[in-house]
Amino acid sequence: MRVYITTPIYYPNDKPHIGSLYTVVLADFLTKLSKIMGYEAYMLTGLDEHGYKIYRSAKELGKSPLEFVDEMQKYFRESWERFQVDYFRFIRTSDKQHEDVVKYAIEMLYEKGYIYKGKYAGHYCVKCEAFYPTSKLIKEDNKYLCPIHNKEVEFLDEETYYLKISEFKDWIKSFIISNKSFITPKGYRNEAISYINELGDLSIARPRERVPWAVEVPFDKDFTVYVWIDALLNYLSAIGWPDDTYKDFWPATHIIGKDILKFHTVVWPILLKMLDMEPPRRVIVHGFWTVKGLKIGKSVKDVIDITKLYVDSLDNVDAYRYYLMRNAPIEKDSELSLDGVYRVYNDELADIIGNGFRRVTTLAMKKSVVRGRVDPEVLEKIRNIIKDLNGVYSKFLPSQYVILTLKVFKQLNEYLQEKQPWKNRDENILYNALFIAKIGLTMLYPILPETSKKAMNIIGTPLKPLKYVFLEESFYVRESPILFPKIRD
Ligand code: ME8
Repeated sequence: MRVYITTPIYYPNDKPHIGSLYTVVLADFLTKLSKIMGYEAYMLTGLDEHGYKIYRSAKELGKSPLEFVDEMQKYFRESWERFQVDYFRFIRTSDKQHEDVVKYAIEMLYEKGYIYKGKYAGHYCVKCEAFYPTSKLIKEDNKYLCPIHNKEVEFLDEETYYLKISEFKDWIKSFIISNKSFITPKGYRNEAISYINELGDLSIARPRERVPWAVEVPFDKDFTVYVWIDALLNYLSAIGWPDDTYKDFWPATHIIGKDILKFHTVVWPILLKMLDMEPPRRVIVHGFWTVKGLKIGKSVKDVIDITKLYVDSLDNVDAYRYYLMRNAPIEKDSELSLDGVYRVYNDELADIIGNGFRRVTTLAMKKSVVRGRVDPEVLEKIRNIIKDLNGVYSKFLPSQYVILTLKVFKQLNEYLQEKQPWKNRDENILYNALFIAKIGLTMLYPILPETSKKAMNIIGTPLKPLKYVFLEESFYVRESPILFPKIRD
């Protein structure tokens, strides 16, 4: 089976921060986990480069929008590379091929009679690139503030084109209700349904004179396409739609933050339906990382610039990946704490994983090769620990997955403690310890790819899907490094 996983495409009006990293890390975790579960997995990420927000940021810096996004994109690419993110395509909405797909889709919607001209008057948050009904805004000193960014919204009164999404209200409601696995975690299903009740038609065009940096509406050159419609279509243009190649990938599994739930679970499936496309397979939603309760982001002061983070603080990207997955139940918001990163680094990465690995490799490197048979008792214990793996995968429970992996390493340490291979020279004990380490290191791959690959290399076994990991093989160990030197103890 092929799995097509996407992240949202990021607004490159600032460098990536730890909130942006979170969505990418979760998507990469799912991609790598799918691979070790034996699936073919492809992950898409990229940048949402059009729209008023980018246009305005570029203008403030005295740059052209294209010059600005060309400069910004390298921060995202470099960061994702540094964090070992595995994507098959990095899409930019200013790619000509993508722009052509947007025009094609808008033309198709127009010909099908789903688009009509009208006027829009309402409050607009530039940071969200979205209109808000007055009832959803925060009123403060006679000003209206965006509920997400806490910043004053703008009042716009202009001509536009509308997409008749309200015609599909009943359809989307019954789709969400009857497809229980469409939205994960399930708590977000009710929230999605609550958006449907108040759903009106969607304004999908902007006057070109206000937003010139966007795709032109193909049937009216005085307008440009609303940035969210442009952005959502990236999930199709990246896989070649409307050419048949898209069929090798679609339907997608989207990973998103909770702030963009409505666009992905209500607007997007309706847009797809209008284009005669199947809805996404699944939308996985996560909460926010906060600092003092506020969402970390470009608009909150405490921006955690990840391009500096791993250099200034703890120079180990795997430790951040681990912390993000270990500490955050995805259905809730989590408060970021660098002390928390140090704590899991010392207590779990160094003391449990690193320690187990170091102990077993110190003994094994004294032998040119370690051969043996897996003890049925060891096998049973391991199988017992990972028996919930399929459920953890299908329900998407990253922190539970981290705990299962940690249990394998705890088992390794217990086994070493019990059998004391440094006293008892039975090679089979060492073999079994290396076998447990091999399972643990394979499971570590989606969490700590850099460490997992390095450590697998040291014990002389290549990374492979979990179903082959149980096959017996010899180990050739040449070194015994400290994977996670302790910090600030
Ligand atoms: O929304 N904690 O882009 P974006 C957790 N371009 N996640 C966070 C976060 C935080 N503090 N801050 C941001 C957009 N995110 C659109 C998407 S897709 C067709 C278009 C997450 O750069 C956020 O929830 O504002 C979202 O999932 C992602 O970062 C991109 O946010």
